[in-house]
Amino acid sequence: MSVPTVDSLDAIYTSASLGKQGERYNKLIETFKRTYDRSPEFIVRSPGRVNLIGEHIDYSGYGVLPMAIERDVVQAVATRSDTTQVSITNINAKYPQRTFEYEGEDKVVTIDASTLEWSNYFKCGYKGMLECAKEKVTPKGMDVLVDGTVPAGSGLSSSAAFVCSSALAVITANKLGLSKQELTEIAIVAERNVGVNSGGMDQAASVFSQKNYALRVEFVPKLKTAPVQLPSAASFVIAHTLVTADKFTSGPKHYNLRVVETKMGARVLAHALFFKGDGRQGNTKTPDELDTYKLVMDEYFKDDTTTNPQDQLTEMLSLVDRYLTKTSGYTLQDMADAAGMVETKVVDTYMTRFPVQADVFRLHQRAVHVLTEARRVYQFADICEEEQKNSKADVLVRLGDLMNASHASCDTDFDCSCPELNQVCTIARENGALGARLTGAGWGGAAVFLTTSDNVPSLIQAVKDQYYNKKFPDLANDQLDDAIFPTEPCSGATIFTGFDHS
Ligand code: NG1
Repeated sequence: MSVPTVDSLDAIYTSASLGKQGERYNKLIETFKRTYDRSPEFIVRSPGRVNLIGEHIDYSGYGVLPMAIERDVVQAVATRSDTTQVSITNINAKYPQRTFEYEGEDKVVTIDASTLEWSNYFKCGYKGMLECAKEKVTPKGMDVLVDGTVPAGSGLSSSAAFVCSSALAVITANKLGLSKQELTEIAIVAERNVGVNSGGMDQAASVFSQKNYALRVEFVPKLKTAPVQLPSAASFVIAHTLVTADKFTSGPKHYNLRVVETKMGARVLAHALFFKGDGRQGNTKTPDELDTYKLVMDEYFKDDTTTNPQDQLTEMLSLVDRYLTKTSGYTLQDMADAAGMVETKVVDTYMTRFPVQADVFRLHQRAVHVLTEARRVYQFADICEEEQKNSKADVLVRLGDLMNASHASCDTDFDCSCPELNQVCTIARENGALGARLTGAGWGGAAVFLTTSDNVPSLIQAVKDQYYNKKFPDLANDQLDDAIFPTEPCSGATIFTGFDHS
């Protein structure tokens, strides 16, 4: 399945925003003409996403349930045959124009991940495409104009929207005709070039989402997506706390550290289950192949065809209680010993490309979050499916309870919330939200609330009054509307050609 090409904006956006989006695209085209003295050939678009449930479990191999949002990155593009240089400009003058080109016969693109530089995200997409197709292609030069509306550091995947749209721009410019699956896989690997050990949910949601549906994403044994029909009574509101969570800068203490804590937790469990004296015999994997909880679970239950995934997760939780016993945390040395590794190998394998800073590694608590959250995703999807067959009055309450439990687990066991996220979620619950949780990486960024459509205006007003007006009294109305807004499941990546090319 390839990324769709559409010639009408209503294939992408909701009817309520068509006017605004039309003006935005016209401005993009006019600015492109002024900047490059020619018309764009095509426009690509990839959206941000809001994760409804399944936080910090993609990199443990467990399925997640996000949906694309209307906010996105669009890029107007024209190819050049007189040069291989790529020129990228941003509608937002805060981001200065940049040029680059690949070097040498090996077509190398260098990305300096030690600086926070906006054009790195484009280069990631470009480099990803080159690594996948360099034998087949001599990349064309490109003139590019970017416009992004996903707030950076909000947990709504501005980076994935940028990397996916960049990879799509380069693929389209070079007529590579890659599938959605290939584009997503390129974007997942590519985004790691900016220094974050990203999981894969955001890119999958940005590419595969369909208008009016949430998206179930599975990663193991391979990337698989399926649309999920949400209950018709469900409305969602996104609230950005305006506490910016910059994964790039805080990675060593937050995101990348959690990746290490979960991978090492899986290794400790695998060591106890399969490789120690009393371990189960007959496993076919090496220790290096068992560094996510999902892989350990699949290995543990490989001969068991009767236990369903939710019960497998429950059993995994008791194994965690039995084998990841240091609830006060593991030192590097403890962790290496418990995994049957030498300390240097732990550092080389998990902490060198993405360095981390920590005195203790809380393997037990992180595991409890991952396994209970993975179970909540199954439960959420089951409730949505049941609802299609047999509508129930309490469906939103049940979904909301799962979202609230997810937030509590993120806050306590995974320690990825912050006071502002907790505060907006509490305000929301006191004002008609049936569920409220942080969304995305956390440590700031956005929360998502589940409510009914009639309650959306009063819920938004309450959070404005009790959070934004108190904490950020100087915000203008348009800034407030940018911080808290209702959202609907939107379409994923698209190529748009419906404009006058003269
Ligand atoms: P955001 O919130 O977009 O930074 C990050 C990861 C996801 C996932 C979530 C937590 C990247 C690009 N994205 O999302 O893969 O792990 O955190 O659920 O690293």
